[in-house]
Amino acid sequence: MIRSHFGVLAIAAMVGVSACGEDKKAQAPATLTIAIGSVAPLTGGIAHLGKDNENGARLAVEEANAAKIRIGGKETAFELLAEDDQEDAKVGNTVAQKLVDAKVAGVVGHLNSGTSIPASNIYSGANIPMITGSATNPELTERGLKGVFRVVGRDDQQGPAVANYLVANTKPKVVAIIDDATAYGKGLANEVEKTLTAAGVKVLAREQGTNKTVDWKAVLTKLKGRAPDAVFYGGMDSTAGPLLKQGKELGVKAVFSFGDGACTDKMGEFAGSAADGLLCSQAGIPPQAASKKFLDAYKKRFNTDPILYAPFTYDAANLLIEAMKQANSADPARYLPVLQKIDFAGATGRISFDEKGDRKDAEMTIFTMKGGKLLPIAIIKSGKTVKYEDFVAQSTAPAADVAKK
Ligand code: ABU
Repeated sequence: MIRSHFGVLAIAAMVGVSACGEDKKAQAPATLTIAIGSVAPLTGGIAHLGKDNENGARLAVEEANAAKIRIGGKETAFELLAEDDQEDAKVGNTVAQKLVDAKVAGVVGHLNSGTSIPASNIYSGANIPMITGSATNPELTERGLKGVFRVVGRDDQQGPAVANYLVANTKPKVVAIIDDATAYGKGLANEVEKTLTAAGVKVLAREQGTNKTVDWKAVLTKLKGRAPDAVFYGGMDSTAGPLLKQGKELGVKAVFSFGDGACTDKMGEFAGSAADGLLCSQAGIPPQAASKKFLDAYKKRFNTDPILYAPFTYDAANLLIEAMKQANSADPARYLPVLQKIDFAGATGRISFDEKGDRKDAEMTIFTMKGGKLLPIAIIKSGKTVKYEDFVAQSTAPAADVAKK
């Protein structure tokens, strides 16, 4: 827990009591403290992605505090309560309940689908809105739970997007698919398999590891004997990096292809120039295409660039804050109806939600890797694929000012 006394602060916030005490209340306006939760893995193999998610939400909260927003006639102090779910559903449920008990007004998170899906039952049951900036498994928003939102696309968009791009551009006859047995990795791999099969591509019997597997040599040796033209892996970058590195070391000649959890520069760090030619997808615009205002502020605050979904968790936190502002209340009963209907100009473009809580018209980006760096090559939006450079040239999205340079 980041603040051991946050429960007290949050409870104070909900009843609008300032730290000044009863006597001083008449002289000074009360401050309303509003707690917002942020949950991601902050330890373990994908802690770098968890910190990236947390940073995005933290920046939004700090900017809101600097703007001295007033809600319900009171100056407002937002407080970010950052929790570590360790990429584990059980821990995720525990920290979700902790945030509910602390009376947070809303939650940005969780990072993983495997933690977001079970935790969403807890938040929704407590009438606390949650917005994930990274969990892509469709099930999150398919169960009719009130107050559950996501600002990235879904894996039933991402799977077809990356698989169709792979088919159109590398024309594989045989593809091997591996997953990490998580809600995200397995779910995305299933979507890719469906799309490849429908396109007439032969898919080999599924191979599986876990979200901790770093030794893939037995799986890769087996696959090498079957000479697939491409290998798709559904999993995060901490396990995909070793898979790619070992695949290249063992002389697997296939094109490697990953989803968003492994579409990071970590691939270059793991595999060096052997990572070149990787084809991967992210379930939104690339981080470098976020607004210049966001990118500059992020760099200034954290002395680094966003890795993957920080622009989306920044938008998620700002959506909660904006809905509270418009409703003039941090009470979910009052601001949730505003959030459901919001039309918001975020760092990642315009955001509004469909009736399930999914982002309308979410983009998908396809990347390749060159010289150890990811390069966006195409954007898929509303079923249309455009070259990334054309997307940037035509875009009225906030990012165009950066990417055109
Ligand atoms: N979308 C990639 C990583 C997060 C998840 O959905 O599990």
